[in-house]
Amino acid sequence: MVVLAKGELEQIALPAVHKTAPPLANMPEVDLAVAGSGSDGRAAAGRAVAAACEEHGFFKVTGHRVPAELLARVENAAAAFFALSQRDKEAAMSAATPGSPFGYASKRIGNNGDLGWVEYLLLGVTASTGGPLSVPEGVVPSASLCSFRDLLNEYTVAVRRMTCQVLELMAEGLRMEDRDAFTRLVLHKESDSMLRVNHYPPRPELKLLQQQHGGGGRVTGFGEHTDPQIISVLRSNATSGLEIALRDGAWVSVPPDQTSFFVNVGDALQVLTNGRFRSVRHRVMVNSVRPRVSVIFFGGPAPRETLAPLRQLVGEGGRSRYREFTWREYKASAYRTKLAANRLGHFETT
Ligand code: GA4
Repeated sequence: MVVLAKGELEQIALPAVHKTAPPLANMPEVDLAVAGSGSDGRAAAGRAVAAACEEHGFFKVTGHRVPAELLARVENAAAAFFALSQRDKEAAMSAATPGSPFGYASKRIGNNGDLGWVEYLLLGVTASTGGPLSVPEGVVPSASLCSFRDLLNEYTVAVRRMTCQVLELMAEGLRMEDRDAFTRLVLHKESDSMLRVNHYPPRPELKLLQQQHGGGGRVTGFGEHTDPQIISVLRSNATSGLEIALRDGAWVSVPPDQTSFFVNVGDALQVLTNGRFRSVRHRVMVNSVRPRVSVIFFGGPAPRETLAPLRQLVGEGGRSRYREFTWREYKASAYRTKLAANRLGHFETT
């Protein structure tokens, strides 16, 4: 259970001006089964992926072949973890390296005072191709949690494999000569990838809060932000809450679909594509009746990797919109910012 200190709810509650967001019309979608069914299907899927990344920086993935049974096991194990006592969950946290973001936490997001109605597990995963992943050992104190860790490893292997299919389609959709340019970054043995398991407990009193706020009061689970990495691949249970910002700044809600994945373009991919793909601003709102559980794989480059717009995407005589920087540099800068900040501004060329 998440317990709030006095005054914290006011910070998490959105001001009354935030109306309920309408659902995203015409959900961009790619069916990986079609993409895998021959060169025409593949080319069409590549084009659809690129169009979605340009317009929204966001799309749904179906036909992914990650077994439904694995998704269900992860969801149940996550629910069981978050049902543990606060002490047990915090014990899982204490094993994480002090000062690192990894482990269990509740309400506090990042290091700069952001709060959300959420508790979560944040785990680093290494990227040895196809092999076992290392969700940090100490993070799981008991035998039952060890099996949770093994399960998250199994999930990460499957989702990373699917992520690479999506990254290849992106490269195809961009007509890149080097189709592996993005996958190579995520499969690098030092790739800085992460897994996040979020639990947004319901707030039954939200209804009352809504009345008090004149119908518009809502509670933020995870405040608006863009993801720093190359790609984020999210799967949630059937509870709503995810919202994305469209190009014109309007917020729309994403109808949940527990059988599918949702892909976000991250800041690093916006840079690599010289701004052609859009790092999508998104947030999660709390449901009044049902808990939301989501699991997100963040595919990131190795700390030493140099990022800059790919030459082919800048074009002959074209202007590079971002200066070159290392992923280590970007992350250090990102962790000094508030969640809602425009983190790429600092790296734009003038
Ligand atoms: C957003 C995406 C991932 O969840 C995350 C987040 C990280 C954190 O929760 O510690 C950050 C946030 C995320 C963006 C800016 C910084 C870092 C909190 C924050 C204020 C794990 C990530 O990599 O960046």
